[in-house]
Amino acid sequence: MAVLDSIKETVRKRNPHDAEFIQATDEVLLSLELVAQKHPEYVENGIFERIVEPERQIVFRVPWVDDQGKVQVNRGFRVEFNSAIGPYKGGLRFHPSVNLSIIKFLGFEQCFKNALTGLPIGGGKGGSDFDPKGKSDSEVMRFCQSFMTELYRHIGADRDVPAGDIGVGAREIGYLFGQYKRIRNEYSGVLTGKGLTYGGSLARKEATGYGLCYFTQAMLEDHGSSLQGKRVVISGSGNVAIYAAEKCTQLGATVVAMSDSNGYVYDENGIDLAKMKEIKEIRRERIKEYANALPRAQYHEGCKDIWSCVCDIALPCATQNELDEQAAEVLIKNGVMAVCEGANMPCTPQAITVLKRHGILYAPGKASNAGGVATSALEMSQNSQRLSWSFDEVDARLKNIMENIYRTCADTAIAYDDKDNFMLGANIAGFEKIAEAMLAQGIV
Ligand code: NDP
Ligand code: 2IT
Repeated sequence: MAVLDSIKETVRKRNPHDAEFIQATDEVLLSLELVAQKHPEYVENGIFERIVEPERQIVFRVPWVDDQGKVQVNRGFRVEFNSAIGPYKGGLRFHPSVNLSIIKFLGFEQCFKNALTGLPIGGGKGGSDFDPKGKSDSEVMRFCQSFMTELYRHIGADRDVPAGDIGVGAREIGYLFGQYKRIRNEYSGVLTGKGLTYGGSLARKEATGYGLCYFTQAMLEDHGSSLQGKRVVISGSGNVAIYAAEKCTQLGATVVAMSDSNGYVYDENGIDLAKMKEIKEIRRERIKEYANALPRAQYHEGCKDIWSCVCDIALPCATQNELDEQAAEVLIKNGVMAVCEGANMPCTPQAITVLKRHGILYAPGKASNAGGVATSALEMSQNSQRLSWSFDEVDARLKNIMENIYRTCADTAIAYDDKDNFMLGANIAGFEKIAEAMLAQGIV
């Protein structure tokens, strides 16, 4: 019996309804089997038992009043997962699908991702089942104010520092920050992804997408290739997808398709990013409007079929489990060479197995999308210094961090005799850093 099987069992018993959390912990624990054999001190000190149990889970009521004067109630979450290497750090997700399982899986992944950045940040995640879609700005503001009226007591610049994720962008962060400042009477770096006029970092908005491309480029170059001249398919059209598309294009690739939850657009000669930003960032409209505005583009209803577009590189940048086994098989049939995750856990375990079996380069999100949180940590540094660095300085640091993460994953995979298994490399390298810190700090 594998050493960590009993821990998988405990996770199942404690979290019987939490499919996403079980999926995320199963993957990591499988990768850590060899580590457990090599390091009996981790087993003796209960590191594995402790790392799958959040340090603290907060669930709260968020009441607010809509534009019709009707009382609405949502549920708020913050899971403070692990603080061994720094204050809890991770985004807030506002989406109707949010529940404790989703927040726990995201918080768990965040711990390893944050460790891989090499910066002093622990792992956490939060959010709500509130749906910002179709709400007025004042409804979003009232919701954010109510959410922060509970959350403020749990967070702080040296305690827990939230940021954005799905459904939480600059607008929401602004309202959350304003309410925190008002309640605490304190101007601090308690949130990242802030606007540039009140403590935000240049290049944070671009960081996850750009970082994904820096990682992808490092991986391709290590295998005698590059993004130059490649056809790329990117799912999603939110923060991560848009800036991944921008950097891919700058690096000489052609982004031929993007999506939202309703459907996808195909634009053979390359997505017009100015148009996409106008529709998605400014007008907050559906991606269908892109094809209405540009007759050369085709719109297809249903987002899943985006993976049937022929491409060299696939970048899933929307949500968890959006790329399944069937999609992986279609991508392979069409000649894909690499799948790099911008979203968290977008490939199902079966899809990953298929990709590995066919020797496709696969970059796991906890490594390849770490550029966002890494730049959040750079925002925290700037806030502490009360200084702002230039775009080029932040971007250069981001590129360096992503190249280091790639090298760490690749080298760790080689050290464990499984070259190019970047998932194994990411899980082990992230874990070892946290485990050493936990060991040093005793049973806490
Ligand atoms: P946004 O809210 O900006 O965009 C999300 C995009 O994904 C939208 O196009 C949305 O479509 C689509 N999407 C969301 N949920 C679903 C769903 N259930 N099915 C199909 N499409 C969906 O979020 P981000 O770009 O910030 O986040 C995207 C992914 O990247 C998430 O997995 C997030 O956890 C991850 N991530 C984000 C980071 C960041 O810095 N923002 C950092 C690292 C990872 P629609 O508008 O129709 O809902
Ligand atoms: O999943 C993620 O890494 C994020 N949503 C970004 C978190 C952050 O704190 O910047």
